[in-house]
Amino acid sequence: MNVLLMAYGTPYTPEEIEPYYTDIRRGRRPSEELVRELEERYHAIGKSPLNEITLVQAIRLQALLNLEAPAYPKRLLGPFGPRIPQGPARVYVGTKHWHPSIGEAIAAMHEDGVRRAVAIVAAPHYSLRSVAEYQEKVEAALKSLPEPIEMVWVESYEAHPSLIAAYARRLEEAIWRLREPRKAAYVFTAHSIPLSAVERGDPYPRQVERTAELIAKRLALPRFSVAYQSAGRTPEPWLGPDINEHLKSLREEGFEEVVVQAVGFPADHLEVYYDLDLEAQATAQEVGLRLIRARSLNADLDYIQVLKELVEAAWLR
Ligand code: FEC
Repeated sequence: MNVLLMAYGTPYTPEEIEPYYTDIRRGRRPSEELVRELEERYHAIGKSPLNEITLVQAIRLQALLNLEAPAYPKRLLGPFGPRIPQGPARVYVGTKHWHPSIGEAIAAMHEDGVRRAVAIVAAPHYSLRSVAEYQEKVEAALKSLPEPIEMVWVESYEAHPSLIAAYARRLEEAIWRLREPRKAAYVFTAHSIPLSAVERGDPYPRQVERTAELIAKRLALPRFSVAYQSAGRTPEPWLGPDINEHLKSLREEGFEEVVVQAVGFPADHLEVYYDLDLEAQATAQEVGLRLIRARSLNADLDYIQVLKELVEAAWLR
């Protein structure tokens, strides 16, 4: 089994911020002011751990797929032995905006003689401004190959039961820290997208709401809402409500505690550490709300199990 695991990607050094940002803007160079502002955001968080987390997700997924492959019966191995399980499953990493790029991953797959693979993004919701753009990059890279590679896509997994269970587990941990859980507000967030995509029928907001509904149902939350974060620095309107405005309204409604869970991103990165832990936290403190963020899934084994279930089912299609 072959897997192409994709994620957003992040610059490794401050010098890489400008070309990375230019790639996000499809080759249009951002103004000096925008670059400086982004550099400041990275500086404020220290560093985004996204590339490291993506790599560990890939290593663990490959190990888990091989651990359970017929060549490695569980009864012989027991728990992991001293060696990382090797076997027929190979996981390749490609990032949308930095290195290793999706093109570099596909070139490596071709070099290794791969003819069929499952393609999956480490983000559960389909959007014209997310998964569709990964698909475009994959298509462009495949076109440059002398032999085809068949890609079986996992386009979204917003309601996958193991994903809902993994998110619910993290939310439950956050609830333990609340003074009065029945009186708290529960907010699920995802990255905002331009409203123009929603007007073109993007299923993204409906899928984000579905994830939120299922987690809330699983934990029998008294109430919940969805808000969007990290709207881009572009003049067009973006999908809301924005998390900061939403926090202010919650305080006006009388809430004193809020749990925020970012369900649009499995991993920690700039948009979690800056937009939630610094910016949204500052907004909450300013208006007198106690904000607890549920921790992310990152490369924890329960999320790797989600990826494993999804790629195994796709491989059999
Ligand atoms: O840690 C890191 O360095 C990377 C964090 C990061 C993730 C991420 C995920 C998503 N984005 C999505 C949509 C857009 C759209 C634009 C856009 C712009 C940026 C910029 C940075 C950035 N995004 Fe992002 N996004 C991350 C980081 N994103 C930096 C550029 C500065 C800014 O505008 O804030 C607008 C593009 C344009 O200008 O044309 C649209 C979506 C996701 C979730 C799915 C995924 O992870 O792929 C949707 C992580």
